[in-house]
Amino acid sequence: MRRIAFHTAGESHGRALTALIEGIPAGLSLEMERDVDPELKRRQGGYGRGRRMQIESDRAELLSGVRLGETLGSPISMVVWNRDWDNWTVAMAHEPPEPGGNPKALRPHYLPRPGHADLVGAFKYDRRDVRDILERASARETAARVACAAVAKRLLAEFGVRIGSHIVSIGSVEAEVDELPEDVNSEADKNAVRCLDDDAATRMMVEIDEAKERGDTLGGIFEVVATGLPVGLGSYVSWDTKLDGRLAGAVMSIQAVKGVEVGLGFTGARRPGSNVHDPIVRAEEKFRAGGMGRASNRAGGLEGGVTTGEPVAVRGAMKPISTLMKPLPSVDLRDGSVGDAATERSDVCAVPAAGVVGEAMVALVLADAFLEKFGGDSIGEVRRNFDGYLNYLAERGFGER
Ligand code: EPS
Repeated sequence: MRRIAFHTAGESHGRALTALIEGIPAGLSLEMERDVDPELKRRQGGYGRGRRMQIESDRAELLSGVRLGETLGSPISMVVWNRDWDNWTVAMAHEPPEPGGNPKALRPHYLPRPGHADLVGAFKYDRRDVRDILERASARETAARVACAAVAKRLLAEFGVRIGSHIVSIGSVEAEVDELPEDVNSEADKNAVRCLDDDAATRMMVEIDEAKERGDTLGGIFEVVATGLPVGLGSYVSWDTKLDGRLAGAVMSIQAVKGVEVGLGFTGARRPGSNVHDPIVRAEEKFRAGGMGRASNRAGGLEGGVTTGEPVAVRGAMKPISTLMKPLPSVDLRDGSVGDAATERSDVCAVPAAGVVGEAMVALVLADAFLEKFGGDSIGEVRRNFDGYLNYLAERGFGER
């Protein structure tokens, strides 16, 4: 990232998660209850979540970077308290354990779960107790990403850019969606799997119930869609300026995501070019795209790593969660004996939440690319730069502002 930097800290059952975002211009209206907490709540939901989500009720507490409801241009830091911490003060204490205490109270794990960071992390960081790994590898961390991204979303919304997501598949159930609604989130958030096809949503929930009964878990695919972007964010000039690459890296960084597609993605590789590329047409109303439109959007809003002005569409494929209640074989790190992998309370399916996290990562990358092109120290300055560009597009293109 060039214009925005963000960091998260915190363990899943530690005291809190902290989130810090830098690079947001001054003068952006920002309120935790209005802008950040609803996003945290959306991430917590979804059919297939475990009991942990009944304990937590995530809210962001602002620590810095905002005064009287507006950003100052300084780093914005927030804390999301873990309510579950009260149950983990011994196992997750910062102080060394009391001599002679019950070692079980420290809730150690020695049988790494296949698919989790447990084993690789234990070797890499030279830890014997896998809890030292899993606490940070946990997807609980994404709450802090979503808090940072809510700020990025607020910035983008100021300029008419909106980001939503919906669930394309869970397990073997695929949604059939012909046309996306104008406001993807308000439709997708209507059911507990965030799926735009009601019939598929019901079948997804049945499949989640069946997986739970078997002690198994399920993955799936989410799609993030960003609308209102002007033509020209990102660049083809160097490998690391390409916006598709930046988006793919960001979405792939989400826990358990194993594949990313832009637009048609892998499907496009199996079709002839005439059935992949989007014909260019005149579209006066698309003034953010210079009055040019596309007859289809199979490119997912990006050509040459640059936004076309059509919606940006990115899909993420999430593997099934690696904590299985009917565990796979593993090896005890203490003595090399064979056993079942550790089990602990977890989710059966977190794909609906992953869609919200996908929105977050896309928002952070797009806000970064937006400020790269229109950046300024204040919202007013960004607006002047943005308006100047739209005027330029109107003058040289075929659209009407
Ligand atoms: C997670 C395991 C579960 C999930 C957790 C991610 O938590 P616990 O071990 O406390 O039951 O609920 O997700 C969250 C807490 C969250 O906020 O998303 C894991 O191992 O990754």
